[in-house]
Amino acid sequence: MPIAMITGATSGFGRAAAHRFAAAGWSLILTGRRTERLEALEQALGDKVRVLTLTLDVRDAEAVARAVEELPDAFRGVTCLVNNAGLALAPKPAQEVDLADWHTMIDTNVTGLVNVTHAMLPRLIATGAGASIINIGSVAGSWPYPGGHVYGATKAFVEQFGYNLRCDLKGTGVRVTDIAPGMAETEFTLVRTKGDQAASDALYSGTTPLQAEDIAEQIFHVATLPDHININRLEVMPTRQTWSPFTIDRD
Ligand code: NDP
Ligand code: 8X3
Repeated sequence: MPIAMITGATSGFGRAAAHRFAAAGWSLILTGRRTERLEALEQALGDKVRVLTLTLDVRDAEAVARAVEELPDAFRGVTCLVNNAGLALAPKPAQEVDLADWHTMIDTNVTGLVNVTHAMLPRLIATGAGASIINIGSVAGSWPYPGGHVYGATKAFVEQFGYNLRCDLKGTGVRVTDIAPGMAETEFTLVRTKGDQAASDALYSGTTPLQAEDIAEQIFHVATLPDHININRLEVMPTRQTWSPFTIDRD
């Protein structure tokens, strides 16, 4: 059976993707910082498919490299890496936010994703045809909005990094895709607002956001396309989310 490694599997898209791949019989390497949630996933999925959980902070390059180096034999032939771990913080205007929050977003969404990718490239290349790296970008990587500042910029990095990877991976059979979701109801806004459940509920109320399972389905679809197809970028929005007009500062 093929193997998927999913970062940030303890919540949202990552957890839903774990369930989706498991339903198709894939073996799973599931990572995140919250061990108790990883244990719950292992309990839920472990009697259907082979599951390896790794408590891992993607920002820790050494720990990531060590974990990949020490993968048990049964989990070494990874077919699909889902670089999903990420977060937004500080939804206020740039001039009002803490520098530490910018650093956390860069360390997680950029450095963390790069850490995991660097460690996993030899494994994916060894798998060859049919292997894929699926990076979870965001509409925020292409479309600016107030309060997007560093978050959107990290997702623009994710998109361009993926395209550049594709150039270097030519001939290896390894595919790279940027999946760029719009608004989706996960713990994302709870994290962004540092635990403001009311703000999170308000954002998703009165409309129909994407659900984690919607994006999990797209991830699984991309991972299981025939070997000769590479989706470069897949932008997915709720039908009820669209763009705003430019805004003008007037006297
Ligand atoms: P959630 O907050 O529900 O899930 C985020 C996941 O990332 C958690 O499993 C969390 O695990 C993990 N994570 C965060 N920081 C780290 C870290 N330092 N090391 C390891 N794992 C980490 O949000 P989503 O499911 O919505 O987010 C998943 C991805 O989707 C993110 O990259 C996000 O930017 C992106 N996205 C989200 C959208 C949305 O509207 N929800 C839209 C577009 C993109 P733990 O805390 O256990 O470490
Ligand atoms: C997050 C999606 O719409 O909040 O990546 O920018 S959105």
